[in-house]
Amino acid sequence: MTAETVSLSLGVVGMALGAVVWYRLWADSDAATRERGAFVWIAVIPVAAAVAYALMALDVGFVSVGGVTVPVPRYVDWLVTTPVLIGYTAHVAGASRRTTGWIVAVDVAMVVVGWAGVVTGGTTRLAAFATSSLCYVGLLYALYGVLPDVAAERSGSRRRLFEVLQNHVGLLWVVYPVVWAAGPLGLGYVETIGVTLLISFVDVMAKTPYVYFVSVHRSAFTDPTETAATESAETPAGTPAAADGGEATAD
Ligand code: RET
Repeated sequence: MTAETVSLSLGVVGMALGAVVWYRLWADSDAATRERGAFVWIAVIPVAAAVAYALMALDVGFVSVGGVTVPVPRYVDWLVTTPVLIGYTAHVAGASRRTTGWIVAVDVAMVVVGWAGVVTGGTTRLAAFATSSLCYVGLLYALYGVLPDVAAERSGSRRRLFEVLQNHVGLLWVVYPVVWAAGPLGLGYVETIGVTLLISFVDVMAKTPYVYFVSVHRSAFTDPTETAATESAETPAGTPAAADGGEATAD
């Protein structure tokens, strides 16, 4: 077994652990709470990543771009899971559908344009990297410039969960463009094997603890003071109240 296969297999194990943590969150949550519907989304994070890592560990989905081997499942994983990570963070803050929508769109653009940087070269790749990085800066603006104002209207426990997720996403994600730029697609300081080891580790760190944080803070969703906050102008996306335009009611 190569170091690459070992790290990809550990990726599967780390994501499977995330799925177990998610199941505990799901099983322990009150079936009556409307948050259960949003919890289902969180399952996508470890499950999609576990599938992507299993494929990569089995050597499936690699393409060669100008002599550099790139795993397609990694980008598909990011395309599927990063909108959930950022979208759910916005949901915890209590963002409206509109706000959540543009944040998720910026995230999707970051990954798609990043992929365009992979399959091109030269100045086009450089422009794609710059544009994708700009999208990342847009996400930082959303996390630190927009969502805190929305979250200020939530209950204390809900706001604390938002702050945990905000910093987890904001601080950890900066590693990706740095590794990408240092790797064979960028400056070439780090070889493909190094990129695989680093990204596998950061991917697990970005996902499994995220699910864990939601799980340990789940009482934030049943906080009695939350009901009052929910009735404020910014109704959280994905709740029945947002869907039918009605007032939020106590659980
Ligand atoms: C790319 C391309 C170059 C510019 C930027 C990138 C950012 C990637 C990010 C990925 C995050 C992935 C996560 C995965 C799973 O948990 C695409 C490398 C800015 C931020 C969080």
